[in-house]
Amino acid sequence: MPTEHDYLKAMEKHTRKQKLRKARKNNPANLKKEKPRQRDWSAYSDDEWDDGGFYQDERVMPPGSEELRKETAKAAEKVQLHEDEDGINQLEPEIEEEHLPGVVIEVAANRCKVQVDGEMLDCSFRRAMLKHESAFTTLAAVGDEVRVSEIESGVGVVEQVLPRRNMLARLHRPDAGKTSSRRRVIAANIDQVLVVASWRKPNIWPELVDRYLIAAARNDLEAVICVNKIDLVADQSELEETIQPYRDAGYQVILTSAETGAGVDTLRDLLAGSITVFAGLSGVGKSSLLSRIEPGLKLRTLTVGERGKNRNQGRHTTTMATMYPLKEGGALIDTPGIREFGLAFLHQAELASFYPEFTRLNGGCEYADCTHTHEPGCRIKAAVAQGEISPMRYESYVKILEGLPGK
Ligand SMILES: Nc1nc2c(ncn2[C@@H]2O[C@H](COP(=O)(O)OP(=O)(O)OP(=O)(O)O)[C@@H](O)[C@H]2O)c(=O)[nH]1
Ligand SMILES: [Mg+2]
Ligand SMILES: [Zn+2]
Repeated sequence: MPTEHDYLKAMEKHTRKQKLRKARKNNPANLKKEKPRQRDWSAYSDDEWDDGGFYQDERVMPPGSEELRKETAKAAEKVQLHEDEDGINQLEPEIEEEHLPGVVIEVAANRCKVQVDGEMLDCSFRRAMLKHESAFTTLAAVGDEVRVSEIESGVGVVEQVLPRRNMLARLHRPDAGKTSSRRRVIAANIDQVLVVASWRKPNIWPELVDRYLIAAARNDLEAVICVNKIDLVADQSELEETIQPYRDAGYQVILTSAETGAGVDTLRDLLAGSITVFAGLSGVGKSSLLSRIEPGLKLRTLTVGERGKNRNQGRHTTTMATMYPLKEGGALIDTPGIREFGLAFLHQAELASFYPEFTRLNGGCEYADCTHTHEPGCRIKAAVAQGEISPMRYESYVKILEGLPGK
């Protein structure tokens, strides 16, 4: 039960906040310009500034909240000082010494886990960030470099998200039928993508493998193909037939079994020192491979009841992207199986350029704008007929092409 003391404290907090707001409003530097609504969500703006991380309507103060209040007041003064000094509203707050550098390990709605110096902080976002428009569905993504302030042991506030070196993203689909131009960032600041498929259970699906390869290439990311569950291979020549086209196209293909451990050493070598995203359909064995590579990792998997109905009871289904730093350096990012992937805004005419074995024959078609489907004199179709290009790859090209917007 809140006591009168708690109530008075809360009132005091409220009054102080109002004073701070008023001071900021009356500051001539702030009166000069009407701030435009910024896409840059790292911006501070007058109305939107708030002491993020504070639970506003909470009367019983959580432990450490007094310190938090002081910190917040101090931070407010500091923002004001910056604006006083140069008279302009800074869109990007300076990186301040006391804000700790960290990496986002996991993201949930409006919260994230940040690794700071080997310690894990459960963070909220500076409230000003939450209100800004963004082309992305979340403020931060796994792999983002951030600056945080620790408000109490294990708890922090993300003050700033640093610009991304690269990212793997897909279009966000809020509900069936509705479209959105916002993108969901699966991971940021990565070195390579491991496209994981399973030989059986579920069967390898070349079209999806190709989609992942294209998505990686569009983001200038190296991609390596990993065919897992090779313990389930009954017909070795069928396996060879399936993977050879990828090798011919120039991709590295590794064969693994999380069950027997085959190929795991090769995989481990490939991953050491790099930041790798594991991408692939649900059930292909991404998480199983991860725990093979680094035994002792505590993988985040679906626990019974977490999703309301236990549709996936008994299976270790990954529900969110999570980063696992490796002992040898580098990190792995486990992702939930994603069907629809990264081909947003890709145009039909661009697709062929993501098939290396097609581009090698570039210019051989009769029509310069050949889509390699119905046109006469198509060099690509001829190559398929002659066995120069794999029918499997060509089929996936045609299927993907059908789903893309034209010119
Ligand atoms: N036979 C065989 N089964 C495997 C292998 N790797 C994983 N499995 C099994 O495949 C199932 C799915 O494995 P997970 O590691 O959970 O798959 P995932 O790709 O992480 O799936 P999501 O988290 O849903 O995206 C589990 O029952 C594993 O035991 C393998 O190499 N061989
Ligand atoms: Mg998983
Ligand atoms: Zn053609």
